[in-house]
Amino acid sequence: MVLSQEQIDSFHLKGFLNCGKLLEDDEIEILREEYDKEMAIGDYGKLTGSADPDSLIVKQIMQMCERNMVFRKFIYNEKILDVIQDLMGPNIQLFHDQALYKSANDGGATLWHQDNSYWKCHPASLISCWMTLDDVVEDQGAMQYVPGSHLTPVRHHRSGGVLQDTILTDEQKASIEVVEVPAGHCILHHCQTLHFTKPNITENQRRAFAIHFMTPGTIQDENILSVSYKQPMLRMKH
Ligand SMILES: O=C(O)CCC(=O)C(=O)O
Repeated sequence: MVLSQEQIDSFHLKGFLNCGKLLEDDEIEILREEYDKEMAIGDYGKLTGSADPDSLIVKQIMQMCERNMVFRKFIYNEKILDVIQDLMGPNIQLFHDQALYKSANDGGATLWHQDNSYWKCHPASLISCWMTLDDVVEDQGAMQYVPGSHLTPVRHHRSGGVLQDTILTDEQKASIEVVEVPAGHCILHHCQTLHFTKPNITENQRRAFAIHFMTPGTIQDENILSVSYKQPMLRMKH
């Protein structure tokens, strides 16, 4: 076990956990280079909180592991899988990964949401590992969470293809935790934890990357697709 019992208890209580720096400096450098190369290709998706075509966006590349060998290897990172194993057990499969890029001064917000409202996965036990390749402060798009919200029902947040903001209660607003982290730190969150990031109003870019893990046998609702066989198995107990 690499996580302490206190860290495990905290994850189950709050629905998220800052694991500290899991990436080595040379690893961060290599990932930055590859991330920049992929973003420079320009075929990223655009996440927005508004139907307004001029609204600020988060640049998103889904499945970096299917287009880049460095990221392909990285999803098997032992340190990350070790912390995931402590929370999820020894059988770990990829659900998907994504790069979420907020350019300096113009990256948009990621509105309040619970991941499983889009994913509709059963069992709802997926865990994400979110990390940045840059030091990140609140005004640059650091992750914000509502502690304990992973124990509340999942709401629907998308309308007409556009991400909708979740209206938080006053109690939830008062409990928000902002997790500012240096480059290479990893934050885990449960697929039902409410989270949000502000637009980037700083001079510094925010290169974030998330790996979403599931247990084998996870299926998606509404006959979207069974994800059980097509995604790589990242770790398995023999
Ligand atoms: O990077 C962001 O701004 C949001 C990331 C997110 O929503 C996620 O990883 O689930």
